[in-house]
Amino acid sequence: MADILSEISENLQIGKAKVVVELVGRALEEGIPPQRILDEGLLAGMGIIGTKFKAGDVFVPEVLVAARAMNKGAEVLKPKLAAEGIAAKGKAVIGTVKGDLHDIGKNLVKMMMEGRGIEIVDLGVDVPSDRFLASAKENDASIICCSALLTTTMGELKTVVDAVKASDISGKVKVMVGGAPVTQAFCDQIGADCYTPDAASAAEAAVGFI
Ligand code: B12
Repeated sequence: MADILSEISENLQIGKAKVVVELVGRALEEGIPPQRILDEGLLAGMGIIGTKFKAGDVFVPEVLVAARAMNKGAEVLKPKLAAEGIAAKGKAVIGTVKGDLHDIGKNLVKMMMEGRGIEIVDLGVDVPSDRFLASAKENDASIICCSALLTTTMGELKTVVDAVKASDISGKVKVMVGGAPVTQAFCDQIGADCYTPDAASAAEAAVGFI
């Protein structure tokens, strides 16, 4: 079992998206729990790439192909990751904040929330605060989820929170924030409604709000 998970991690690191998709499918057939495939296969590989990127051993192009393989592999897991329990009814708008192009975490949060029955409007990456606001209004969403992966874009989370507070949907929409550099302390500081460190707990919290 460990073999196929490390094979997934290794192929993800060299950006072999097709092989990753096949291996994830095979791992599921072998009965490996989807959460384990995500954590010990896909995210383990992405973690190694992150360390190498920081050390300057790999560069943006390599990280990009690895990220593509990660997203493709996660797509295969999507139907299986749906948590048991009663499906919540409700809508959330999700996106990565302005200036930020990281979408893996955002996609995982989206996937987990969809698995809990929440309808998601995905605005993609590099989303300015006014688009979050306009989309939440247009879609009558009860949650706005913002992801930020850079210390330089974390401030955008506050811009979204402030924009919501100053708008006519203040009090009607919850703002959830997350991403690797975000913390509970930062969430409290900017006055966001909720922070969670991972996608599963984000979905759990969203169900609570709805
Ligand atoms: C992949 C990656 C990239 C890819 C992104 C591809 C893609 N499609 O996403 C590319 C190559 C484009 C990239 C570019 C850059 N990157 Co980059 N990247 C990464 C890397 C290696 C992995 C990030 C990732 O996907 N992690 C896995 C996911 C699953 O984790 P996550 O996003 O944190 O999400 C989880 C939780 O945080 C949470 N969550 C996430 N979002 C939300 C939202 C809500 C509402 C909630 C509740 C929860 C939640 O749930 C998720 C699942 O559990 C990190 C290293 C790292 N260790 O994080 C660097 C990293 C984030 N990048 C970094 C940098 C510097 C850059 C660049 C500036 C590099 C450059 N010189 O060009 C550019 C910036 C581009 C831009 N404008 O955005 C730095 C940031 C440093 C800092 N202090 O800000 C990091 C930390 C690497 C490093 N150590 O130097 N990067």
